[in-house]
Amino acid sequence: MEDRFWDRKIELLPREGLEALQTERLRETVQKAGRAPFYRKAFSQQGITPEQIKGLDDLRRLPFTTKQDLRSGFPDGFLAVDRSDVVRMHASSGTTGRPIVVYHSRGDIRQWTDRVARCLYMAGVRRSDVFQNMMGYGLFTGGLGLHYGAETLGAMVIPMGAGNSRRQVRFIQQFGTTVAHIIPSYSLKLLETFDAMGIDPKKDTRLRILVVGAEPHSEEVRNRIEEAYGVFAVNCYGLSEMSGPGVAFECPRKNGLHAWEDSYILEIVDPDTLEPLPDGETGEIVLTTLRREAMPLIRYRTRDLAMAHPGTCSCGRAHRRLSRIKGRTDDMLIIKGVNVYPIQVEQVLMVFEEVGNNYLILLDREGPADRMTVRIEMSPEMRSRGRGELEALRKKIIHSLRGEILFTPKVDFVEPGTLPAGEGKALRVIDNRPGGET
Ligand code: DLL
Repeated sequence: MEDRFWDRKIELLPREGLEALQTERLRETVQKAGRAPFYRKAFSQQGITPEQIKGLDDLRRLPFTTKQDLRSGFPDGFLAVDRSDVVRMHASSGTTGRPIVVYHSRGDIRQWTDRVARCLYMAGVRRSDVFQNMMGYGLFTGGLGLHYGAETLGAMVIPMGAGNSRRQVRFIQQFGTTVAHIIPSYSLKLLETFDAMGIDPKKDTRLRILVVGAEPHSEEVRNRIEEAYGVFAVNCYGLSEMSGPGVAFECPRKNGLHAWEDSYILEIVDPDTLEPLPDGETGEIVLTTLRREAMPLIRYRTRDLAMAHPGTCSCGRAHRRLSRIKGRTDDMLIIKGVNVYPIQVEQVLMVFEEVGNNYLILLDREGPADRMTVRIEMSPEMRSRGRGELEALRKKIIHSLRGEILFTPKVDFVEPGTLPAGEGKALRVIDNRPGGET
């Protein structure tokens, strides 16, 4: 059987080996981080020295780092090397106020690239593949991150970037693209272009793997993608602060995303008490970089919610597995006093075959009460149905939604293609309540 490992030594390290490596690298990281103004101050205030790190339990002595800390450290508060050693920066969109800036040394780029190659290889990508990268290049890490990883692996990379749907489809056909990197909501939107061009992505292309990530998406959405394209849709997790895509990635067993523990320490904590949670319990993902030179980050609170699956994976990798991301702590909506994550709505909707691929949650106030309306794009098949049938379907959807979110939302069916959709991360919620945010 063909070797499935890009880096056999690291990927097959047993738990004890991994933890010994983590301890050694954590000590180095604390040392390196201490050169950055933010940590120098924090460590000296709290009397922390690298020598105190004797085992992984000592991680708990170290302070958390938040997004707010990164913002307040703008631009160089977290820089741990000389500026002349920095070869690239990425930044968050920074729609409100200061962006979050992440600096990379040459070594950082090499490490990140190698990790992405490892992810892709694990998913089954090989040098004979044609890799069409449909994610934005530039400050967003999705484009360049996967580009270098796929190139290092030896695949032929088509650096398309995001958007220009007709051209994407033409290239998929003309160059025999076998692997594409794409935002999941955009992959569903792109089906409309395939349809308009009379091309069946399943029968008329050579696509076999879609790498999807950068936004929360449910298992039901993955099923739709796999069914429509006839591919393995592999989930890729990452965030700019941790370099970008490739922090955790699924193996073909599809039972969680292996978080690369030679490069990060993964903790799941209770977002309120900040106490670590055991495997199997959902909480906030907290990550410590173990290989980063220019900008090491310690116990970074990602705000992403997930759990680590208990037990080991049959693929042989001891690197712990993250569940699908449930959403971010700041995605949680409080509606009529109930906590709701948009992904819960998606999970319900996507089970109904008749429902189209796009939806939007609208929140407003009706007198003193919150009101939630779920707008759902109809599938072409649904449009041909009579009024009575549509009413019956609406009732069924409302009933299922109530079962999941515990109150009764309004459900509107709208024409295909009328909800906002683009090539970037999907907009799922518009909150028009006083004080609400979109
Ligand atoms: O989205 C990096 C990336 C690019 C990941 C391409 C995967 C593929 P940011 O723009 O900094 O970086 O956004 C990071 O996106 O904290 C999560 O909330 C969300 N996210 C990323 N991947 C997933 C995923 C990139 N697979 C933020 N599932 C993260 C759910 C994801 N949410």
